[in-house]
Amino acid sequence: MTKTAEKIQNFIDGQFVDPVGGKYLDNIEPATGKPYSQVADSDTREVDLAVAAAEKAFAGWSQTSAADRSRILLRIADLIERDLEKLARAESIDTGKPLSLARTLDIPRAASNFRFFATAILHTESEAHITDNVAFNYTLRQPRGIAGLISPWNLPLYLLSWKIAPAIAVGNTAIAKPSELTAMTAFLLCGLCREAGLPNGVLNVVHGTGPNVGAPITAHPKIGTISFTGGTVTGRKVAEACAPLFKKVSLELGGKNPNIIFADADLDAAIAGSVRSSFANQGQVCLCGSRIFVERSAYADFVNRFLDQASKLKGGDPLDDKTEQGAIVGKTQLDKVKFYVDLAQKEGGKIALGGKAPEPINDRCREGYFFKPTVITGLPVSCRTNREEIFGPVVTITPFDNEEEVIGYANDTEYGLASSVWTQNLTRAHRVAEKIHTGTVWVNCWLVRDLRVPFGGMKQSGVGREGGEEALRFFTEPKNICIAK
Ligand code: TXE
Repeated sequence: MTKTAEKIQNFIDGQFVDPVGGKYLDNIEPATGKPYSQVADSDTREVDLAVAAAEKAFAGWSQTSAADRSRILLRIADLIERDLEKLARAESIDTGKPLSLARTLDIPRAASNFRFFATAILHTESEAHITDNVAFNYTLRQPRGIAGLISPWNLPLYLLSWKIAPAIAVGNTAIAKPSELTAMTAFLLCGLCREAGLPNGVLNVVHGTGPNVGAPITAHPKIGTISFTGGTVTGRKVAEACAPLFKKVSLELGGKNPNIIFADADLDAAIAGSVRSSFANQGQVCLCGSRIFVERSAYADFVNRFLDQASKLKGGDPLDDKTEQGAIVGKTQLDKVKFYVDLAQKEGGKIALGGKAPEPINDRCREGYFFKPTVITGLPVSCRTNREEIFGPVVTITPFDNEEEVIGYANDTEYGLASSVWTQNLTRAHRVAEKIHTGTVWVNCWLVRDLRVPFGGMKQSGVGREGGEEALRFFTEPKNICIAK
């Protein structure tokens, strides 16, 4: 551990503070497998301090005008854009993702999250209902109080800002807990929020592990709203903790997303889109299309061309601008990927591409967590490899003979987050999209995001929706006021 390693401190009541117990966790750089900084190893004592700060700030912040809240959030967005390169580099080092991806996706999307909700609160509609000649009803949507925001390691600043922005835009105060694996950009965001003039205590960030910090947040009686993104297993624990306290909970969980290619699709577009939806962020995006289904008459052509394009993805040091495939976020996740590649072969699958770590890229990355883009064919549709979330650069490709069959395959999973359908027959596109059980269906595209639309999953992919109007409604409490005539 280098003595000068940066310490990722908690941000409570507008101050950067060490954890009460003085403990820190090593923060490992995925590309090297070595610690490069330290993350505060906090516990319920810091959560209590953060609750006190958030409670103190709530009265002032919830009474602040929407115009003033908007101005501060827009300033945060401007500062994120000002520091784009610094934030992108921090994100790349912390997660192992290519610097180019952090620079073009993660950080710009974080700025647009703040900008979107900063302006959305200026244009919200209020509902009123005239009850004949009896009464006049109007609905107030008021901030709920302290929100607990828990986020994962795959798109750290993007997904955390997706929670912080709406929560505080509508007048709540917040306690955020980023993943202990990728806490650096949340730490940097705190400085930008202070520079933007966000009042002390409106946003508090407490770093540490799930059990020591996440669980106390979900169990704290004064934190009435919980927004969680992460794995389904943990999502279940969060829901169990919140239920007895009747908390309002939003869960954005895992996925095992189908990517369906019909023979009449524009294959050039479908192949390019499928390579991206398979391996973006090393396949560590809950929306990745990890189960590819191709109509049999186009199957051989698709597989050959897909393998050719996927094999050309440039793996390398995440900090190299030319790199398209970086490192897996950590050893635990890399071992999980290796486990499923071994399992796939035991289940009868054939490794058509990848299936192992690449040759060492350079001395710096010799002990990093790298794995080649991997394609598996020949698996039965209902095997474990095709039903369980791997969350790495691993996809399966399976042929199908007709629409009804592939819809059955697509829906044969406990998850229901997102899907893609590639066809030039738009009547079929509408028909298939209506029958697929996922919260989002992309037709002839992937990961096209409009922040106004509801976003989230069905079944074990989550509860509730985030995004746009849904997020503003999630973080506010509607009150109906009825005035007799
Ligand atoms: O998620 P976790 P991880 C999937 C993916 C991945 C799996 C686990 O399959 O392998 O989830 O990933 C905090 N109470 N996705 O480890 O464990 C934890 O500290 C409260 C899909 O990132 O769910 C972190 O901040 N909080 C997902 C956050 O929860 C707890 C993206 C997520 O951790 C907690 C990432 C507890 N008991 C992973 N235990 C998506 N849908 O985008 C942990 N945490």
